[in-house]
Amino acid sequence: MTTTTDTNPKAADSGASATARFRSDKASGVADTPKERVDLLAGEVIEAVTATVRRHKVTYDEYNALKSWLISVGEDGEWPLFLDVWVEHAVEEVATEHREGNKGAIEGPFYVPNAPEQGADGTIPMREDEHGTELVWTGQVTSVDGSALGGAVVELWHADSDGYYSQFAPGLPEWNLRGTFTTDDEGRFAITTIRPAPYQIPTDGACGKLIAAAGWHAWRPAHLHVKVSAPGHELLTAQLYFPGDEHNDDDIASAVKPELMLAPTTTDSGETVDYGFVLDPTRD
Ligand code: MBD
Ligand code: FE
Repeated sequence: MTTTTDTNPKAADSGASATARFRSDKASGVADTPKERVDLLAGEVIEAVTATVRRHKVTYDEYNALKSWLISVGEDGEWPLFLDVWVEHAVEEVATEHREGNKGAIEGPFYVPNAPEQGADGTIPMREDEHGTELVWTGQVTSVDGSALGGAVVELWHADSDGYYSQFAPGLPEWNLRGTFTTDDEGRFAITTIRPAPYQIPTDGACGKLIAAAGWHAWRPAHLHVKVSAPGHELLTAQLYFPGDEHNDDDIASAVKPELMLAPTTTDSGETVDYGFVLDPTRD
């Protein structure tokens, strides 16, 4: 009998990794949030839930189904996945509504800091036989006043052509398709990678059960994740998409924006595209 672990990652694996990742990088406690805000926000969410119960006459069977499903979200480690797919887009929208520069998009559950540095012009770490069309992506990072931002940092991470992220699915090199690029004196970068595939969120865990029970689909369009930072500027977290993807209009994570489309052209070795970033200066 052969093991299927390398080719069929389980939701519990990627869910547990995403939960551990979140706890080590980002976790802050409710105790850090002012009492007035907790009172307001928790009170309003509870009110919304009980209003749904009354409006739709929710039964005990339905209430118990909810209870057991919520328990399994935690057991499968899928709270980061659930929240990032169905809630983060609204948080991102509120957090960036004042910006004049680049549109952003949600971070999602699979970012890992400190990916290997590749300079201004380099190839993202990938396997020798990495599948997928080569994508050469050039661009310039500027401030909203048009000035070039040399030394800006572009962190790029994305799924492989099977839709798997390194450090969250087993069997992939640690930093596969994760790299850090630093712009030259003119703010320019040139990145070689591969075009990722459309992505289906894990279907064998609690989030997958909800999707199946509701008759939804589990797809996100193909996307590249970036974080772009420069001194004196707000951190930009974004995703880039490709025109024509069948899930651009029904992304399960509601994170596609028309300003975030890459439109590559064909070359002898694959594809190339030019797309730069405009960062907002930090507000005082
Ligand atoms: C992803 O790759 C992703 O980007 C989001 C937002 C949710 C789940 C998986
Ligand atoms: Fe993603």
